[in-house]
Amino acid sequence: MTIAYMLSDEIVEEDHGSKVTVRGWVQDIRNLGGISFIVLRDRSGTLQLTLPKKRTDPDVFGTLTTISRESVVEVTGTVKGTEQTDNGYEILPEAVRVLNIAETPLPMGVVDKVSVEMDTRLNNRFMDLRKPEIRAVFELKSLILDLLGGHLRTRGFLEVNTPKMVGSGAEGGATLFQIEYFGQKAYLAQSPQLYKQMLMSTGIDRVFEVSPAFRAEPSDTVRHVSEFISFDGEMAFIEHQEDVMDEIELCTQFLISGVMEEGKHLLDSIGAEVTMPRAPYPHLTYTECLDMINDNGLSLPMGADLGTEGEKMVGEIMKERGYDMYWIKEYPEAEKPFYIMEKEDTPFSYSFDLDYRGQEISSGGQREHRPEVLAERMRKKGLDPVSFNDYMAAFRFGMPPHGGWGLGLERFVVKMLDLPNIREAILFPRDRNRLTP
Ligand code: AMO
Repeated sequence: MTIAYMLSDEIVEEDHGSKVTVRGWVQDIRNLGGISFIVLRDRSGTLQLTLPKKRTDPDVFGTLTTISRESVVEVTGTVKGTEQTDNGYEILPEAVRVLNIAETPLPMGVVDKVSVEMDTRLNNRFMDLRKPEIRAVFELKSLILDLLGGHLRTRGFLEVNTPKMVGSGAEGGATLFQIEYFGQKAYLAQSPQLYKQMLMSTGIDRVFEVSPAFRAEPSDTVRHVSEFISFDGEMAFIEHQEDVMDEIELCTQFLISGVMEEGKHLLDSIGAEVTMPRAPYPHLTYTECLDMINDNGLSLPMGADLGTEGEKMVGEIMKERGYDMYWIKEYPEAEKPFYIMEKEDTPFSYSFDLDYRGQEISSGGQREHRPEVLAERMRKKGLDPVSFNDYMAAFRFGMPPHGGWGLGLERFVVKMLDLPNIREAILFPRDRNRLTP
């Protein structure tokens, strides 16, 4: 027989006076002599167990008032309406089943207000995630994934899954993780780039994928990790890269408004205020940004990476103009991977980044779909088209013009919520210094 149990937020006024079973973690115990109060926490919140010593079964009283904090129990008792608690009721326990005892001392507190170092939190992530405001970020991430899939399907995109163990990299050799594959050299996928492009020649002309991407990032920063969730899209028959940018703009607007409507309770729990980025997002060019940055005291040469500091400067200027999100397009072709299309007779390319409050969250562009130009571009980048034979084949027998994007899901989440570190949006982060837990 399964025991029907209720969550703390499911118990309503009609339940007052009836018997219920609840389950959860013993968050706090206050023994006041003649009466004890216990805060029990479950997925949906907390409730109060009230134990008047004289009127509670001695075994139940003894067990519950001496149990270690964070132990897991199942309690059956009568619901009583009261003005003394936030949720308007308390439970008078009649039976208790101890499901598991927590050891003492705890590796870190769940409700204490003292701030704990990020490393301690990540080392004890299972404890950290018992805090509702920490867990809410992941509930929000899940909501975003739900909204995202629904939205893109209505836009004609098919969700796909491409391999994560691959024979060649797409985003440069420096960040490849090498693995051994039955005696052969292989790599963890840095992005679904080559596969999503190959799909453009199949007739599935719009695809999206949400999957882990692996980068051997040497940099130890608040926005780089070695495993992140990449939200990728690719679409065929585009006229120019702005077609792709329009699609991302629509999608990010949809996601943020969805979060504001459906995730309100989660935002409240996190203490985050989310606002709609003003649309349409302005289009800046790389060259314009370079000028903005250099007018602000840096001296970056043409062709240089805008850099973290430069991106921040542009973010501040755009903020003053009333924009949280904006495009930076037409990067120097030399800075961009082989698959990006060059802008004829210029040193630039049909590429873009989407920046959110001074940080890149997405990049993409129009792809080079003409096989001979593509091969030439590979050679220019020091790559041998022969080692990309399978990819190249998809271009030789009918490849439409196409373009797409990759968006770092965690960067999007932390920027939206104004969190200080990308690790806040990853359950078990992987970085240069962290492979466990
Ligand atoms: P790119 O390499 O710019 O482009 O990556 C796309 C987006 O992924 C996120 N990102 C990261 N997030 C956390 N940690 C990292 N180490 C990290 N590296 C990248 C960023 C970035 O904007 N194939 C192309 C996309 C395309 O053209 O379709 C690509 O991977 O938010």
